[in-house]
Amino acid sequence: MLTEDQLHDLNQPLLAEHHLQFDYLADLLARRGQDAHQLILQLVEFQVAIPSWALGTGGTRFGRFPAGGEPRSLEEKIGDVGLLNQLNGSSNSISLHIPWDIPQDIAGLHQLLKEQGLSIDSMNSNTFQDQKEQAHTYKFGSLSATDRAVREQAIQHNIDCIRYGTDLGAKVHTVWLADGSNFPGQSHLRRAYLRTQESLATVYEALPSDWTMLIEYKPYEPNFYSMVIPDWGTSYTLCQSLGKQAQVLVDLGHHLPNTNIEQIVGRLRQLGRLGGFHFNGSGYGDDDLTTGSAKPFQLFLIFNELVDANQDTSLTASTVAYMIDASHNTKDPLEDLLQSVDNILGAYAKALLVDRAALQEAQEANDTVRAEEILRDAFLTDVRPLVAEAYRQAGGALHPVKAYREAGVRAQLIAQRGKFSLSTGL
Ligand code: AOS
Ligand code: ZN
Ligand code: ZN
Repeated sequence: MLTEDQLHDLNQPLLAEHHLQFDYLADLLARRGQDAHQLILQLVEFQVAIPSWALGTGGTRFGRFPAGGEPRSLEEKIGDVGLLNQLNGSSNSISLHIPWDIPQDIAGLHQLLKEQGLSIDSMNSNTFQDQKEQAHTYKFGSLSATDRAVREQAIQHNIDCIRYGTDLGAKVHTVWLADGSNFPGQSHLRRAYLRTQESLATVYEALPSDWTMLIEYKPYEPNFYSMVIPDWGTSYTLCQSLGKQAQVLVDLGHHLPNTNIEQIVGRLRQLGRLGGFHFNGSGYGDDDLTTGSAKPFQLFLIFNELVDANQDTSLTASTVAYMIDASHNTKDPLEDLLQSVDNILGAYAKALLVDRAALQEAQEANDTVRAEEILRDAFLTDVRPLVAEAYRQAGGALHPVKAYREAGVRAQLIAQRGKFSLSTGL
């Protein structure tokens, strides 16, 4: 943990320039009828959960190159998220993965979460790997398996996740299935869907009434001929059959190239089934890179749909769970997460700047150029001073990555935890 004095000292040399930039932007926005302080309040409020599995160095199936100093226990993972949240005030919850994060000392964890000002976001089941003590293999699927005993084991695992989450005050259970097939004919496509639906219904019955169940889709990988839940339509129909507490989860990397993700987001929001996001950056598929690194305009367009829907009084208000789901195999994971949150907040801020009345007018008049210009105006505004001010007002660092480096955090973590600490990064 950094001390308040440390954060103050890290911000001090940046303050003069920050004020200059912020005042300029606030004036500019005021001329356009936008209140910078109102925007900052919305940014401060916006929180993105950090998954426990993104804190260690990730890898590919070819190799892994650990950064060192990675968290070795759930407690250390909570410590890392606490540190991120100190720096940016925008990551006040952590998502857990079972069995990697089975909680042992519940009272101690509650105490630690309280000290760090954090809560548990979602519980995430794992039926994509076999564990040592497990009776049945998931080689041919889990909730969709042809073998009833396999399905029962997978159902029980999901129910266990909910139970662990209840102990820790979580309210969201996320299901991502690796189930599918690699070859034509291997699996009966319709029956696999029906078995999945039935299994999910049993898990759903165990869901406490104030919880949400998120169903994630993915078009390919680890199965390459068919995935049982490949697209938002499949997730959506499963949610419809389960009940109100089931919602679709959109992972940005889980679309085939060139998919219009913002349209999917708008559609789901309209249908009242948009439950959450897994943010990451993707060039080809499930790349799990830094959110907004290569496609910032796409990220902005997604936020544009969200902000538009939130301001639409004809739609019912909805709670959307925002989380990063990334694998950091090139960068220091904590720096990568800070960058991701920064890009997310920037995209959100830009979406808040869109002149919605003018956009609607241009759309109604079929003025294509004007409509696009309105989006471009917002997207091309440098909102970094707004985001920095939001960090500062939340008690964080004006420039979180800079502060992280200057405070020498990674070197300290390596000194405490070792150069080759084992981690569970994907
Ligand atoms: C896998 O591709 C999905 O993105 C999952 O959401 C996630 O990475 C996994 O469930 C981690 O446990
Ligand atoms: Zn995901
Ligand atoms: Zn993924």
